[in-house]
Amino acid sequence: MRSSFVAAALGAASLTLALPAVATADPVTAGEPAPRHADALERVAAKATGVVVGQIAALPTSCGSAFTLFMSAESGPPSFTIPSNGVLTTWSHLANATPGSARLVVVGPSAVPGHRTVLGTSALQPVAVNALNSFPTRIPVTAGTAIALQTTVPGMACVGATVVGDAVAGAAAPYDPATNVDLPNSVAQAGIRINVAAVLEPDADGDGYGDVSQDACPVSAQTQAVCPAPDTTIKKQPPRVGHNRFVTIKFKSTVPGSTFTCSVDGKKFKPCSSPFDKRLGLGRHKVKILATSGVGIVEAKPATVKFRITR
Ligand SMILES: [Ca+2]
Repeated sequence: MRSSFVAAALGAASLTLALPAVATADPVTAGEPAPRHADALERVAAKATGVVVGQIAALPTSCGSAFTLFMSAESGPPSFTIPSNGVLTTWSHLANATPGSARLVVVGPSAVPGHRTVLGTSALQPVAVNALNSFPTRIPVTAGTAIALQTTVPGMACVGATVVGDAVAGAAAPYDPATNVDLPNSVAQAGIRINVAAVLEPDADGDGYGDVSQDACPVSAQTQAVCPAPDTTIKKQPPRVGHNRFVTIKFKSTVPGSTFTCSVDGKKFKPCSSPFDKRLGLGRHKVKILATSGVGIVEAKPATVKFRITR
């Protein structure tokens, strides 16, 4: 197995393709800026951005077999190791002239020396030949795991960039990462990198959706739709100065399905609902009402009702 892979890589120079200019640009970092979310979200969520893991080959190299390959050694950046917990949301591969399919694979350590354990896989994607291929995906990942690549047809561009000190390892077909989590290192090649990159996005709410492009509500795991912060509006309140010690306040949240807590005269916020009825003593009073949306987004600033009860 080792010899077939080495032979393929050694013979690669003559198979290296003259690719269009666009293919030489880093396809992921040169892309459109990450989409931003609605204004309401800006107030409640830290600005999230994606990072690129791995490296597309500027000059892809044909491989002699259909392989699933991972990096067994890395001498420098960019790394194929995932730097932080999150979700892989896009992956890219620069295809050569050989038609076939490719798959992004996520691998972690194995109890077997040299092997890797397959932790996640994208869908198997047919590639457009002689082109940069980028595919959406959604693979939750943890820091310290790494991206790997499966190609399904001999002659596809499983590797590319040559870097002294790097090495790839893996297995040839019929090994299939979709059905076998034990990825062996029956093939190996030094001085080269696998031809794959992926975008890692944070996942602050741990819902398995990338917070930049897949999750419009990264502060709540209960939804991926836009989650505006609620705002309480007062519908009815006591007169500024009045005699009635039985007080009624009616209020509403801008976000349907919200719950409320109320604080009377600086005391602790307690669950409440509209109408809020209370008997109060003479003097000045202040009631604060705070809404929490159905997905757990708390109003930024409570609504406040001030009034005075006199004899
Ligand atoms: Ca998320």
